[in-house]
Amino acid sequence: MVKSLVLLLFTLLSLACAINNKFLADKILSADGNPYVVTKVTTSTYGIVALAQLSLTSYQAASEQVIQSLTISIQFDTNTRVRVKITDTDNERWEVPISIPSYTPSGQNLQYTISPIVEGPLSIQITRNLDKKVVFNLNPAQPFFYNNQDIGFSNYVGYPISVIGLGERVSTFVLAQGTYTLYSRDRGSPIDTGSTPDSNMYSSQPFYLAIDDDLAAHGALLLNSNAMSATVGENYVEFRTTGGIIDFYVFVGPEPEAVINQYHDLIGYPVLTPWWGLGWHQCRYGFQNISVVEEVTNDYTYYDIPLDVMWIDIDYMNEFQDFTLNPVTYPQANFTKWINQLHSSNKHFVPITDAGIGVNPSYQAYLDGLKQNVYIQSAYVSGPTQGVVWPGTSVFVDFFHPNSTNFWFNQILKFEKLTSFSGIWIDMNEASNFINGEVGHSPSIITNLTMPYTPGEDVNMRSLDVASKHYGGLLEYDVHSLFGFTETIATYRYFEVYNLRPFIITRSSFVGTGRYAGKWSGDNKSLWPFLEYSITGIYNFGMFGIPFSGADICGFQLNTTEEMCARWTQLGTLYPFSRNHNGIDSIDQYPWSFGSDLLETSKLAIRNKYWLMLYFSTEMFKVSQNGGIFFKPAFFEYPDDANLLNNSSEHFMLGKGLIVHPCLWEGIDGRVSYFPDDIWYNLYNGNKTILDAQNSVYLDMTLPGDIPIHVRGGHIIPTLDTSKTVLDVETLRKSPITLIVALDQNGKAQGDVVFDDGVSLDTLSRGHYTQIHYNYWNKNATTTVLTIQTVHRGYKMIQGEFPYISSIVIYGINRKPQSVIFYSGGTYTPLSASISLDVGDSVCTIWFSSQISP
Ligand code: MIG
Repeated sequence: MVKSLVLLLFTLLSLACAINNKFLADKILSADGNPYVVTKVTTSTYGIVALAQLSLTSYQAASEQVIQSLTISIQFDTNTRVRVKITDTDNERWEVPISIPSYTPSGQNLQYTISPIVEGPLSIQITRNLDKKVVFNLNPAQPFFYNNQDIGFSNYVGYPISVIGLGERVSTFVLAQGTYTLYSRDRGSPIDTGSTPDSNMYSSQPFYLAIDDDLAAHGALLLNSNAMSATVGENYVEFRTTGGIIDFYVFVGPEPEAVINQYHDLIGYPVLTPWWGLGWHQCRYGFQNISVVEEVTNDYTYYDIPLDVMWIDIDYMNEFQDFTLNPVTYPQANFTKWINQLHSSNKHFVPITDAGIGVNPSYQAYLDGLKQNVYIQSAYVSGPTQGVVWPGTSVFVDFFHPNSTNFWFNQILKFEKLTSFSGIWIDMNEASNFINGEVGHSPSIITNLTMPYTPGEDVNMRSLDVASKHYGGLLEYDVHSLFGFTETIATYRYFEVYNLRPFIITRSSFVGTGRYAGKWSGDNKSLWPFLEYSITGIYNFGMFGIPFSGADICGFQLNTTEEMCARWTQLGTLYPFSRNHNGIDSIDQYPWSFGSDLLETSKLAIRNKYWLMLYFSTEMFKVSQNGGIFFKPAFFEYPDDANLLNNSSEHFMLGKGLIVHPCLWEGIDGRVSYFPDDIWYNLYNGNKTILDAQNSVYLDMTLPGDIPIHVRGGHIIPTLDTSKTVLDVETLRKSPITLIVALDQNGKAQGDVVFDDGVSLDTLSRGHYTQIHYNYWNKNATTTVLTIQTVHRGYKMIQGEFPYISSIVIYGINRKPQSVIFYSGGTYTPLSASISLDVGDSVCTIWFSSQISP
């Protein structure tokens, strides 16, 4: 009797929840808060373990769905990171199988304090020592419940916070208060019928950064792969998940970038990107045949626009089957002719691969997978779960199956023989399904369980039936949002075997994806707001540890305009991943598709990226080496300037040295633009930026033209020579280097450059790179020195590579050097150099006739 009564309550209340966007427990437990009572506590240097029991007096739920006994383990992971893990004491539950990089648990110098856990109502409070602010608070008065398919808790810090993260969605950078769903879903950008701007998209990234009114920051990750929601309140973040466990990591900050570094220490640093991947990419959905692809490739040469990578979408496939070429539109002979030409001009090819494998008795890949038994299995019949995607009825590789890596490897290997690709684009891996659930069966919730809470839409919406079975007894219900992640790892294994840096671009991602791949933001639209969303998207994925990311430049769905495409190309060439991609129904948007304005702006913008290639590659290298964020809001560099947190997409930084003011608006040819308090020079001509009392200045943004980029005083930016025609990164590696030295108020500047072979995976682990530190400083009143110091020597340049420093351009100097002397190994050699000083601009250029090696 009691049992059924309680279940009835659940149903009614969860309905109420869905309507009010409120916690179920708010209703049941408002008077009682947390129904668990601590019965035992064990403390050690490295953490605390507590047992808690459901107190039946406060919670009259005798349902077997309610977990009776909890084990709470608080681990002092590092001195800035603490882990709160809450599990069922009596039964194993689903836990995300992610390998955390090893660390030594810290019992010392903890920058946080845990208030004593005592027997009685469950309460955990962690404060940051520095300012005594609460960073984690399981307050007994706040809702807490731990049911089989419905777990909820609130990190109630109790003071106002701005919350950032909780992906994937298209949104502003600071999230508005409200409830957000986290569940992998194939959903195009907002403005689709039935979706709101905050609807969950391809990835699940349950990490957030919280910034308080004093601009102090902390962060947190709920490591859980189930469909969940996160409610951002004024002074709390509540999570409600449909399974798994509470595995909550807290990062104490106190600066935003410190939080991000602490987070990356947990999830691992991103994989290196191949050099060519940092170049310019061209794609389109709707290359009807190989001749069109060839024409577009040739047009790049014709118009003298740098290009490194051509992509082909599902158009190349035979009946939309992965790893096949359409014999009519992409005949092998013509394809081979094209790819050979492409390779002979130093360019690369990246094809798409879809997640669904077509069910077709004459399709080899499908048959191989059947034989090796690698598909996700149906809950209803014996055999694979069938969904519907591009090839029609389709099955899906279960990447938890031990045979799956081998199966996938062999398919990719055969495909490489066929197409000589350099990288792989993995699409539709949410995994997407054109129907809800399984062919021939209405979607159901897993046998024996009723799902009391649904975050967002039905979990079966455009998904495989969540009752489907994976290897080892796993359920789609628990692992759905890991499909893209596990597929990414399997794809990575292919590159790993050849010691190649993977070039993998995935649509769906999870915590840790950056260790294997980059990501693009999926189907955006050719509408002006999407320029801004692309920036907040890249900020987010940088925080999530996937720095190699970008959005479809000029927009995917709908038709772009010349002006929008020009603005987007200016901006997009500064994304780490710069690809122009277009939808099948949209008009052409190549750099030459409109008038001369777009063509000219595109040439300038793409050449800019190649000009800055060493800066991009060096800074991205450092992120792979130490974690951190490259493409970031200026606020992260100037965390005391609250003005930068508002409108954070109007000014972004590339590393520490460059700030960009993109034009995100139509019909504008200049704008008053805000700068952080510092010394800034126009990157292109060295003009010092004179800011007004509001730290603003009018920036010209006339088209055709360059995007405003400014270099920060104190930084040295390595640049390459882009005057050659037919430019690609391979050719660029032969370029001499010009150092832009931007002086700070003391006349000093520093910078780095990293050289490596640009392709090997083991560059970092084997130390096969050379890192050089540049330091420009004043020795005395008459002598200024540029020290070129090799801090790590592990890469031997091949003949002609980055041969010498041909010139140094100094910004912010007003005295002309009389002579230049080269000092090395105890000897001084006067250098023949031509030196010019533009007094008005305070720019000095020194050209060397003799060659100075970098
Ligand atoms: O159902 O392959 O996001 O970039 O062009 C659409 C066709 C499938 C979605 C990807 C998009 C790609 C398109 N794909």
